[in-house]
Amino acid sequence: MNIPVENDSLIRHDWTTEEILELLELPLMELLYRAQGVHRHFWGEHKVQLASLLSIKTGACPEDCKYCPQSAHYTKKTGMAKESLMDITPVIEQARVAQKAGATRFCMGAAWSRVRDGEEFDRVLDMVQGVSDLGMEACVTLGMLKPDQAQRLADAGLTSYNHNLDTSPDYYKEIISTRTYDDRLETLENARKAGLSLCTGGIIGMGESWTDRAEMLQVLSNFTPHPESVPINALVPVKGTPLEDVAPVKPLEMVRMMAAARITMPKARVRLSAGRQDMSDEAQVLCFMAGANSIFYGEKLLTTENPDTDADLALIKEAGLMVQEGASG
Ligand code: SAM
Ligand code: DTB
Ligand code: SF4
Repeated sequence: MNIPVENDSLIRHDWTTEEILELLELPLMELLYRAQGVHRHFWGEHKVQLASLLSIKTGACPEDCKYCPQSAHYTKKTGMAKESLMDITPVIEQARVAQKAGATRFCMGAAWSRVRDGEEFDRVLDMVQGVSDLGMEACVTLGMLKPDQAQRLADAGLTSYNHNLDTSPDYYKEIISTRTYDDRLETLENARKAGLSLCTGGIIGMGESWTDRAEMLQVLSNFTPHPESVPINALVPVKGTPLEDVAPVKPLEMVRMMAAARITMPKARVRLSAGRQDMSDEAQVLCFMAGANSIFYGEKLLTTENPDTDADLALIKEAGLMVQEGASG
């Protein structure tokens, strides 16, 4: 197959920031053409994975991530309610509902800084087991994780651990002060060593530069193997968070990020994540064209709004895309 990239058979782990920045700054038609070539070569058809999200423990998080409505540091201004960890039964019920609506992956998020051993973690393990028993891919995001905890999650049937790098190593300190980039890398390493797939990506629209965006993709694409799943979020500005007034991301910036993620990590599921609520159908189609092949599906992300499922299915149909059925590896 004649595809418009050099060394097309090679999956590289040595991308430099400069190379990725060059990609991000290509004329858009050229960038889309290259990303399409890579996508077609590695994925063939355009199937979109539908992943549903549920916040199993909301609010009162001790970390100070400036984008996050769930941080306890901003509760006075956000007014975010503090909720305790959900029971197992309603979580599995939600997973069933999501599955019935067409989702094949179920992601559970907890506003924790780290996993602590005890009854609550045991409960999460049961949730993972229950979701996995439904035949869905199970993913959780619970904060920092120790090696033995990663192993217990893997043993319970977890497919993937989500832990985002969020931004570049340099810009990170502008956004979070309560834990380091290295802490994040260590958690990802612990998850990988337990045999879990990695779901890790970041957010654009937090005031970072294009170089920061390229640096984040550089770190991700230098993982060996690449993360199986790369969520790219556009900041959802939430009132009361320090980033509430940052200028919104232009949809074409998301398109460029999808394309660069696709080219640098050809086999990863590139997930068009938070921020779709403010994107037109046309912008989302461009993201799919650029290689995005997964979305968060369901009317809620963790605490903020997401498009209706009917609208998403209609868009997928109109664009002639297919829905990924069953676990996708
Ligand atoms: N507490 C865990 C942690 O941070 O590791 C898991 C939950 S946390 C909400 C998961 C991810 O959601 C964050 O790493 C961030 O990338 C994303 N996120 C949170 N708030 C967001 C927002 N307002 N806009 C876009 N993405 C956001
Ligand atoms: C990811 O990268 N994005 C999701 C999921 N992983 C956990 C979370 C988005 C959260 C958006 C803000 C909210 O709904 O609270
Ligand atoms: Fe806590 Fe996660 Fe929100 Fe950071 S992103 S404040 S760790 S819930």
